[in-house]
Amino acid sequence: MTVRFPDGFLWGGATAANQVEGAYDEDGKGLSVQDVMPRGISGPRTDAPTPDNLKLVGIDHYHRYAEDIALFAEMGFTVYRFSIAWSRIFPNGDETEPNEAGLAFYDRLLDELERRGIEPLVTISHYETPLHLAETYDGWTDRRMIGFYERYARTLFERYGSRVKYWLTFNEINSLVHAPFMSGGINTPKEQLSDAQLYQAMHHELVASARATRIAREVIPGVQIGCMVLSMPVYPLTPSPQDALAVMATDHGNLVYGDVHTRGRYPGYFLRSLREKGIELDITDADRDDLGNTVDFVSFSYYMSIAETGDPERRTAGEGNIMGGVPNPTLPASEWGWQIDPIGLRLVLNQFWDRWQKPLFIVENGLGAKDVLVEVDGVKTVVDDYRIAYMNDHLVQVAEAIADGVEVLGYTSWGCIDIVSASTAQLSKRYGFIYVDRNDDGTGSLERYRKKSFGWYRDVIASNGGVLTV
Ligand code: BGP
Repeated sequence: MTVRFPDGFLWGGATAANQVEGAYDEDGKGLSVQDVMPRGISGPRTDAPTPDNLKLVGIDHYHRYAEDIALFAEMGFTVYRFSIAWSRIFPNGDETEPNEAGLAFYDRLLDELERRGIEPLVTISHYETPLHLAETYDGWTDRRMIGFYERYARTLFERYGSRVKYWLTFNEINSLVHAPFMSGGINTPKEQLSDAQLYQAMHHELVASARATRIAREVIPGVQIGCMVLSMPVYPLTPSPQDALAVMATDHGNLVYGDVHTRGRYPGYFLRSLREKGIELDITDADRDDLGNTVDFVSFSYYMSIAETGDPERRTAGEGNIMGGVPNPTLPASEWGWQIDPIGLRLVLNQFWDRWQKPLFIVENGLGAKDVLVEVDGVKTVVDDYRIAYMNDHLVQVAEAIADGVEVLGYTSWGCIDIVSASTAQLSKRYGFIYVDRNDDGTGSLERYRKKSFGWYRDVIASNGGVLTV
């Protein structure tokens, strides 16, 4: 196969505010849930920010964004996905007036992108709910969150709408039920939450997402607004029908979010599961109307696939991106146990396209690995051939899917510059083309160095995928 990407295919990288910016209390920023999560998803939360929380400084992108964007431009990025920290704009989340200093920061960042000819792709909410909303309202379990989010989204659309065309409403919206504090600002510990509370929170986010979609269309002519889901293809552990059914059930748990975003209503299988659990959600007529505002495109993260089985005896728990799953004995895994499966990306692209018939955007993909900084010809770098192999193989599968007829808008690799990990809060789990000198103990100069993959990705972009090896 000759690798071919369409003209105008958007190439770039992605980050999230809480994982890069640092400056956690500067210019009027309020605290977010991340500021009290020093150990990532699984660790306990703290009462207040603690110095061991690497996100408080991040990679100091708040002060070094111009230098970082210059490096992205050197690689030829045509798109950069970043998120806006809600608590910079509304420090507590429930104010009526935004914080001007917070808004001004993203003006400066957008100026820099504009200067470099890089298209912004903005995530409105990426795992950084203002802490006050978590502590006062229990996050998205409370219907009032819809109004706070609406005000926040409208503020962003009005301020940046003339220069931001691509928007995403919630990062990995389907992670809410798996990581309620990080993803939904829900303060009540997960073990104490009922299914009814979690599904109600999910409903509130879906309504908020649809309302933001409506408002974006009112405020920004030509806007392209999408949802964002965590994708994880599921394989049956054996060919037994019971395993295939288990696959369907797990798939449904994830697909319901995209189904609602693209069809504007809840699918039958979801309503059945509510009925069988005896859950009656509070869904108003106005909510139903709101849900009718469906998205322009579907974006997603892809790191790995999982297996499933209907046999409780064979059900083992594997490592993975937020939701885990049964390990697949046919696949290798990363140093963090995430199973590597390039073909899964082609499968998921086809599945989403066949199901939703909406353009797709791969907004996260990459390999978290332990990199070693070395000196080659007197220049500090990382010889990350493993990362190049991972990305090459995944991009080849994107090209396969495009050849299958799937409409793909672009690709932003995750953590294009090293950042703090969402799941483990480590810096040693590196994804970038750019090495950042900062260690898990907080030491390091924060200097940036180009890895070997930096030049490789530059060539991939310059050739529109032509240099990929099949
Ligand atoms: C996704 C999140 C990101 C990100 C990525 C990699 O779930 O949207 O925020 O961090 O996964 O995960 P990790 O940082 O845990 O390796």
